[in-house]
Amino acid sequence: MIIEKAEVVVTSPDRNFVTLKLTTDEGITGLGDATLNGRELAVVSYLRDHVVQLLLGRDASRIEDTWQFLYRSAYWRRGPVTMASIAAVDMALWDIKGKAAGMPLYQLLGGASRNGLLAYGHASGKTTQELFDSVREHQEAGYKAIRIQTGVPGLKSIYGIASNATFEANTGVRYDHEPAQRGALPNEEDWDTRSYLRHVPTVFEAVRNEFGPELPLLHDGHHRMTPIQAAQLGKSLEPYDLFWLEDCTPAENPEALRLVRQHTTTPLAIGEIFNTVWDYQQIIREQLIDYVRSAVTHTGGITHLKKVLEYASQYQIKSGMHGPTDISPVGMAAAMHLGLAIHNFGIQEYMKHGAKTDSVFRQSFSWQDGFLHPGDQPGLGVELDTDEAGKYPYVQAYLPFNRLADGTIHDW
Ligand code: GCO
Ligand code: MG
Repeated sequence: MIIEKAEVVVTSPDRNFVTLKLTTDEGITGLGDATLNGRELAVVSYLRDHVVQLLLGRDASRIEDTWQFLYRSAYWRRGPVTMASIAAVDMALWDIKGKAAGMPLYQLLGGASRNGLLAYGHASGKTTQELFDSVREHQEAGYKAIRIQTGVPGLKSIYGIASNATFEANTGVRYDHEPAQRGALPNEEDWDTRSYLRHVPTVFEAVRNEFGPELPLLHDGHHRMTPIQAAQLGKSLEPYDLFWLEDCTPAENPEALRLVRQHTTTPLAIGEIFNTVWDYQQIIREQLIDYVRSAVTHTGGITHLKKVLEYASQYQIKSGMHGPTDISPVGMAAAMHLGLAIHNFGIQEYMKHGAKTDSVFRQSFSWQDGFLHPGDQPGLGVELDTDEAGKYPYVQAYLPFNRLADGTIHDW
């Protein structure tokens, strides 16, 4: 099996996606997701200008060898652009291997360890009432675990709230999460940690009173707190029994989590902006986290994320793979196959893509009673309709950024 063609497809049905499509001399195709929200074209260039020519003529069956070749021969290692590019090649090669074997990918990874993947969705609201409506909508849609984000009194717009007024005005659709805004410049949001720390526990108390003790609840701090603030939040949320508190401190400083851990038993999740097993080495070894948040797309593909999760399994740390809308249906399929096969699966983040996205990417996963299953098509089970993809050219879009009341830039 020789790689004969490697194409990079950029399409923007509801949002931007970057997909690598490999074709072998036998005509088998494989897809890989290389979407890096807000910096998509950097990955396109990495693949088109530097990787495609290295792939042509290579043996498509040599997945580990190709991974090591791309990682080590670049000399400049790690980082989101490099690791998303390698991830796309890796996913596409696993897709090809599955198709060549006539098996869904999870079979090649050891077979199913469970019947389906528990998934969580994003409920949000500017007010508690709006939040309750959103939680109910998610329960009606089948979700058995729900992430809770709300507005904070005094702040205009904050991460994770479906107050995406432009999106709602343009489409008439309530969208619980699409932080990237189409346009030439990023949106500015505002932030105040003290107001946030005061407000969040009152929201969780209200949600527990309304929805009872059983419903697994999650929350994302999006890297905004100092270690001691994160410790305070974890402690104040203990009575509400969170499934996890995510990204409570900035991802660059793993040692911050030591201090958080000393003060709270609220479970911790981190890693959506990590790229390699080396980002996790210390926090896994010191058991500073409970869930690994990396997506297959941003962590060097199935080959590399599997190694991270195997290492985590030695410490009873589980998967909680990143699955916002900026992970394409190809990246989501890779996550589902991996999650079905590993022993230490925890939960999968899952948000529905828009109708246009579904018309570009033909998928075969199922969603039933709060559980996902990747389906039994050979390989990843996703096909790219290149004619449909061609209808939606790239549109510049940026993630927002934060300023404090005095104008200082803060973590978004
Ligand atoms: C999550 C993440 C996302 C990111 C987004 C950036 O928990 O799903 O925090 O909301 O902000 O993926 O592109
Ligand atoms: Mg997050």
